[in-house]
Amino acid sequence: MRILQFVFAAALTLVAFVGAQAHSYRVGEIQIGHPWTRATPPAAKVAGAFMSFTNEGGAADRLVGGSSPIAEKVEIHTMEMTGGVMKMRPLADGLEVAAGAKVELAPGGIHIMLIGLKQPIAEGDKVPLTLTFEKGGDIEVELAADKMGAGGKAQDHGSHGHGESKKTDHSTH
Ligand SMILES: [Cu+2]
Repeated sequence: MRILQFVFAAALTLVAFVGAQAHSYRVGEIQIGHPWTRATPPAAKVAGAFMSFTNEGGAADRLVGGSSPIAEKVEIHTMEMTGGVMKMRPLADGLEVAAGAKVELAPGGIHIMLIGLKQPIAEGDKVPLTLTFEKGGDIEVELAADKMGAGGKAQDHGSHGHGESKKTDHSTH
C-alpha cells in the first residue's frame, strides 16, 4: 500500500512538473515563462498579465506591444513611486530584455495591461494574448487565470480604477 501511495504521489508530481514545463513559449531568443492573469470582478475593465522573459541570445530584444481578443488594447506598464504613491505608467518604448537577462513581470511591478475588457476573466480561463517583439516578432501565449487577487501586493492595481480593493487580512488566525 505504501508503495502504491508513493507511486501515485510520484505520478502526480510528474504530471505537475510536465504541466508547468509545458506552459512556456519561445519567440526568437526570448523564452516566455508561465504567463498568467487573475480572475476579475464582473464589471472590471482592466486586467494585468504577468510572466517572465529570458533572453537566451546575444542581443537585446524588446517587447513593443500586444493584443488580445478579449481586450480593446494591450499596454506595457511599469510601476513608479510618485510623491509617495505607487502609480502605473505605460512604457512608450516598450520593454527591453537585454542579452542574457531575465525580466519578471509581476503584480506590483512591470506588467502587461489588458484594457477595455470585453468579458470578465474567470479562474481557470485560458486567455489568449499575442505579444510582439521587435526582433522575434509575434507569439500567441495563453494566460492561465488564477483566482481573484492572487499574488497581489498592497500597491497592486488598486489605482487602476476598477473600484475593487480586496485586501488580504493577515491578522485572522
Ligand atoms: Cu497597469
